[in-house]
Amino acid sequence: VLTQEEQKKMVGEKALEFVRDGMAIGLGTGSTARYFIEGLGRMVQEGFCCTTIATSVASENLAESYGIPKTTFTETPQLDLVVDGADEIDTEFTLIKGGGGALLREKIVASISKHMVVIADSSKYVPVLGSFPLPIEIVQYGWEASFAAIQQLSCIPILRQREGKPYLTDNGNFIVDAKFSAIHDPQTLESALRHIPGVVECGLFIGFADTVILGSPDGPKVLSSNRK
Ligand code: A5P
Repeated sequence: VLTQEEQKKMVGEKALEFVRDGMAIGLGTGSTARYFIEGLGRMVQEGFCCTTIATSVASENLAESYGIPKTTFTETPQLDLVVDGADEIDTEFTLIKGGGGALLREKIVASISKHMVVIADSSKYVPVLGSFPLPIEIVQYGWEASFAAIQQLSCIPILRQREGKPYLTDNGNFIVDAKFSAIHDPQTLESALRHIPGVVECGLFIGFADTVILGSPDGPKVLSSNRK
């Protein structure tokens, strides 16, 4: 039986099968995406060609340490592929992301990627979203007002803290983690959140994931969406 960590490593490495020479690739964030970036780094060191855009400062630094080439949104308006983790995945491939705080950059990168591969251990695959508190990025200015409006949506919000201070995203914003009893209608919730002044983005990813590589006790399983 594989541990959670072994599953993360296996799905991260399995995702390397989706890369092709010359691709422009989005690099996800988190402990699972790390295995993909490390694997890609080893390929680059052996002569594999690609360009990348990272979804966080942490992933960018990791990629840089392997000498993985970077590109920019100006140079590369569309990416061939993004490989990223998730906190929850439902049967429709709707995701909750942002446990690592990188949801805004992750959604921007996913939005310009032709193909999104999500990599996760088996614990992330759920029948209904919402056991994991939904991360919501809000601006610092008047955060109390945004927080109060989020609270009106029948959830228990918490302002994310790190070392006794509000957690700051790579974009200098705050994160609210909102616990819902269950998220049965992600689309409606996402649009309600988007209408709150000060909300920059939420961690619901609807219609982005094309492929999910899920860990299982006997190795990675590749699931494809029938949407595209
Ligand atoms: C980062 O903000 C998140 O969206 C990650 O993709 C998510 O938290 C998964 O991280 P792990 O692979 O560490 O569980």
